[in-house]
Amino acid sequence: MVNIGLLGDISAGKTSILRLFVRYLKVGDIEQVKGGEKCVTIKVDFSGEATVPGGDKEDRLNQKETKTIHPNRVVFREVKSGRAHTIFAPGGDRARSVIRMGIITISRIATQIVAVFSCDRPLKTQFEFFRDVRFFPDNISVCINKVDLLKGDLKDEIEKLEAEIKDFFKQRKITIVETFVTCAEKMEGFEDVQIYNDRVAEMLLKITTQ
Ligand SMILES: Nc1nc2c(ncn2[C@@H]2O[C@H](COP(=O)(O)OP(=O)(O)OP(=O)(O)O)[C@@H](O)[C@H]2O)c(=O)[nH]1
Ligand SMILES: [Mg+2]
Repeated sequence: MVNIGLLGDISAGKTSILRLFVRYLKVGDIEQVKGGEKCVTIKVDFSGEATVPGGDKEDRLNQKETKTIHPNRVVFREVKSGRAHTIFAPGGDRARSVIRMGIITISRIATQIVAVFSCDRPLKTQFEFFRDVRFFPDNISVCINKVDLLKGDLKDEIEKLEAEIKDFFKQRKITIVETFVTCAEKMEGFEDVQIYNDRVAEMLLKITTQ
């Protein structure tokens, strides 16, 4: 049994990642991805998701429709081995104490942590989120999400982001085991959307089953 925690600053895409994974589980696409295998969903809980009222047009982060108050949770089972795993995605708005509690709880019970970053915002502000998390394993995975929003040469830009993230965690004596580059939404007009959608499923499966 692996407990995975998806942690990251507000709107990095943690809930979207989990929702997309559930879709892969439901329609059986999970068997088609790299390293895929048959899995069944046991429990899906997105009840901690709240509608964002109105949304301040001046603030890009608040234009989204929902935010996570209580951690989202998905339990699934690998059919072949019979092993069950849980993925938790707490909210990122740590200024709210109830959300902050979710982050603290999940960071303590998770055996595997995925640090989720968004490509569309400076890393510096996103690092602030992780400075606040006190309980952290020595080895983590990193997810660079919203790759569809990256401008310029993809390979170059990813390398730069990876180096910066590695450096940040190194200062905290945390090693990055693997970095995954993902797109958690079905973005029309993004040529490689399928590849990077699949990465979401591949990432979570690899971390739980390896
Ligand atoms: N373009 C693009 N948008 C994305 C991607 N993933 C998520 N989003 C959008 O980003 C916004 C925030 O996504 P969420 O999944 O709610 O982010 P979150 O990290 O769960 O947010 P909190 O729980 O409130 O911290 C939503 O409008 C998503 O549709 C992606 O890969 N590409
Ligand atoms: Mg969320």
